[in-house]
Amino acid sequence: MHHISTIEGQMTAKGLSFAILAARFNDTIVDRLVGGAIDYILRHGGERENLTIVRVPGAFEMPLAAKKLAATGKYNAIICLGAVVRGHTPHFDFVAGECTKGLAQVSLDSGVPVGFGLLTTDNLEQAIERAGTKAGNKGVEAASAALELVRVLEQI
Ligand code: INI
Repeated sequence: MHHISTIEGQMTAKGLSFAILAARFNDTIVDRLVGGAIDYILRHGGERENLTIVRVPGAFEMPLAAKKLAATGKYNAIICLGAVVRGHTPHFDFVAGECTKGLAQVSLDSGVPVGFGLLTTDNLEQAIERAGTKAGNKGVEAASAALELVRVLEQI
């Protein structure tokens, strides 16, 4: 009988280097995402000395910084954290759209996994809910996804 072969990632961060790319815009929210991501990596065997936090002004600036980080070859994955809150301006769609598209492109072009931890919400309350209160922490999710993808890609 043949068996089904399965490739899946072991969730250990031991020995892996991560860049945590964080937007300053809405930093009260983003700092919670950064805290969640760091905590996740450390609880999964990662080491503080293998974490580098990089701050950029806003979500719009994240793709270019991610591209340069990926090109260094120093990081196994880039964990991208930001918060775009709709408010009353169409700016939201442009900023969130460009950040999302840009980060996806960086990941595909470079082959470096990107953890996508960009909150896109209608208001601040929804952002707070997703930054370590009643709806989890998007930073944890992004760190977990980045780690899992590193470990899966190693095996493909
Ligand atoms: N940047 C964000 O990270 N979140 C936002 O909600 C946001 N809004 O709403 O405008 C935002 N704008 C700034 C943008 O990312 C750039 O930093 C700015 O346009 C300068 O290039």
